[in-house]
Amino acid sequence: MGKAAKKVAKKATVKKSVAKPAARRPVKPSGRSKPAAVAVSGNKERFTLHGFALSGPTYTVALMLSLCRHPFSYIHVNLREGAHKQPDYLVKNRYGQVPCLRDGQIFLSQSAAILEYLAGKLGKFDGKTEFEQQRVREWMFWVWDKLAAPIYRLRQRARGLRQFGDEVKVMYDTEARGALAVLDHELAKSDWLTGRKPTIADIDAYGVIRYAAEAGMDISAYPRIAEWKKRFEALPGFATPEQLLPLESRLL
Ligand SMILES: N[C@@H](CCC(=O)N[C@@H](CS)C(=O)NCC(=O)O)C(=O)O
Repeated sequence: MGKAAKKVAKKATVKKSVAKPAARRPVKPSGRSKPAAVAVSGNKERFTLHGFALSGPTYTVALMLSLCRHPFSYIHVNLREGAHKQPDYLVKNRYGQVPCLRDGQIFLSQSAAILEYLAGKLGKFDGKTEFEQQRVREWMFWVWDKLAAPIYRLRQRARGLRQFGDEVKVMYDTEARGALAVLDHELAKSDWLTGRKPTIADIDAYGVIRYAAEAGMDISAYPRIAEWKKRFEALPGFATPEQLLPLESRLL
């Protein structure tokens, strides 16, 4: 092999061992092949989740890893002491929020984007077709826009973490009920949000519904959501926030 050819070969080998962010999920008209990174790495312990035990978005990411049967290290970020606004954390998550997921040399932010990344990397809980992937994505944008915003804010108020008056509370109550009605209506059509199998859209939505009672929402008033919640909790690998998120760091 000539000098130049050797250089190219060496470059290719090094590139292969580095964990890369998932390219937007490779789409095939009927199903996707397993992402290359899984085969290359094979390292089951490579993820480290930085989060806070009471954080819904942190739970969502931990839940995805648990449902994928993928062990992870956990770093407790002490939000009460402002650890998420310190320079050493801001280099990992520019928004100064939890969660943050480390995969090898890269740090990922925004729980819904992390779910998409993991679905691509681990080849699980994704839509099976291009169309289904698009539906999954629509749900995940909707969850954060319409469902998570009022429910998380009401929960924060109930826990004394956010202050706002009764008028604003009524507004969030109304928004939350509107979003729950949409969810309930859609779940009348199929067992899971996008069809016959659970996807990251269901995981994303569950991560909010889990905390609805704390926000003062009575899920039993939404029978399809209540049934879907039960189905979700029966999935292999399901675990509660208390089981997944310790109050201190836990390294593998
Ligand atoms: N959209 C973000 C929301 C993250 C978020 O709101 N995290 C909260 C804890 S649950 C946080 O870090 N709050 C502190 C802050 O925003 O300063 C995600 O899904 O990751």
